[in-house]
Amino acid sequence: MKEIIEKLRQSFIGDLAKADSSAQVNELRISYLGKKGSVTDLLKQLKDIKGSEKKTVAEGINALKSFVESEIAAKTALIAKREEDAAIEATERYDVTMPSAERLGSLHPVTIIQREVEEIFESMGFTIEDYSEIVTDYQCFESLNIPKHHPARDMQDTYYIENGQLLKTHTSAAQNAIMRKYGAPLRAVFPSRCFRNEATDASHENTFFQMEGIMIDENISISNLIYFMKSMLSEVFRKDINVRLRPGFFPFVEPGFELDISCLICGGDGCPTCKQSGWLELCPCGMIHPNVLTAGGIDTEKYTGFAFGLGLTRLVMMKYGIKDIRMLNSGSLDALSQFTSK
Ligand code: FA5
Repeated sequence: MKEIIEKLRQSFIGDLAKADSSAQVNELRISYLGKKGSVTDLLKQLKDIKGSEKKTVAEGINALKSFVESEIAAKTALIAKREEDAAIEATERYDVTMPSAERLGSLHPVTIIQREVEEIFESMGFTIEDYSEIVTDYQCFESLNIPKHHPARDMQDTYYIENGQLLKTHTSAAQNAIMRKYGAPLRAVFPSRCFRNEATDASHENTFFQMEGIMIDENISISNLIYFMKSMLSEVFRKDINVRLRPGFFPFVEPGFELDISCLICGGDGCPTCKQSGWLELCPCGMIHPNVLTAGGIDTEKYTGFAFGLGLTRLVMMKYGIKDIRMLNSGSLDALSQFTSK
């Protein structure tokens, strides 16, 4: 019996060496370990062996069975790995470190202009602040002198979250937190994405960018406001553009102004972008209302300040001659890549 066991072992080793796929290994498993397999067959013959020899033979057959089982498991794993590697090899492979033969990615036009404007304000001593896009009702409205049910809220409907927070409608929503963080004197700009529930057209999007600016110090007046607005616009456009300042109502400034620029798409003649008016609202501004300063923890006996809300996305349209604001959120690489030489 000992010789039979050894012979079966050798024949298994030979058969296993020839098996080259998981299907062949499985066939081998059945032919050795299955119900009618050769090892199972040997085990069945045990009952015919009598006396002390039975124990030795049983040990020999069980050792063979364990050997066959472990060799089949090892070969199955080996073949599975080889088959997986071959499948990966056969499919498309990417080398993420390889330089692209296609065109490279580039910055979005809004990012390019945002960085340019940030640099201009930095050179004038302003810091750049970042603030959350999700804010509380207090930050977006109440702290800005817009109590509940104030009609000014109608112009800034937005998307509300179940917990009462909302997607900010304007960058002014960060004013209170920034005043509280730094106190006075203070010079800061804070760009951000803003959201409004509104019908879109050539110059209105539901998601757009603004850049807020505030300057608070002793003796800040409208002259300072006008000086900074003029400096910013001449730096951004680097050419003479027609600007007009007219009274504007915002509960968080007093007095408040609308700063419009002559539409650079039509040269002021009137087009769909400027709604045929020849002017585009770009950067409302004004002297910060004392209630807003007080809410921000600023001493109104000592300090005054101005604030502005630059329509960054509209500025990008004017800089690049983009007729329809919706193109900027379109995700169309063909359209956007025209403006992204940097
Ligand atoms: C405001 O949002 C005020 N927070 C601005 C402000 C700040 C006034 C500080 C005074 C002091 P307004 O809703 O007008 O105001 O928006 C400001 C600018 O953002 C607009 O002039 C325009 O350039 C841009 N803007 C507003 N709504 C949209 C929109 N739906 N799509 C694109 N740009 C918009």
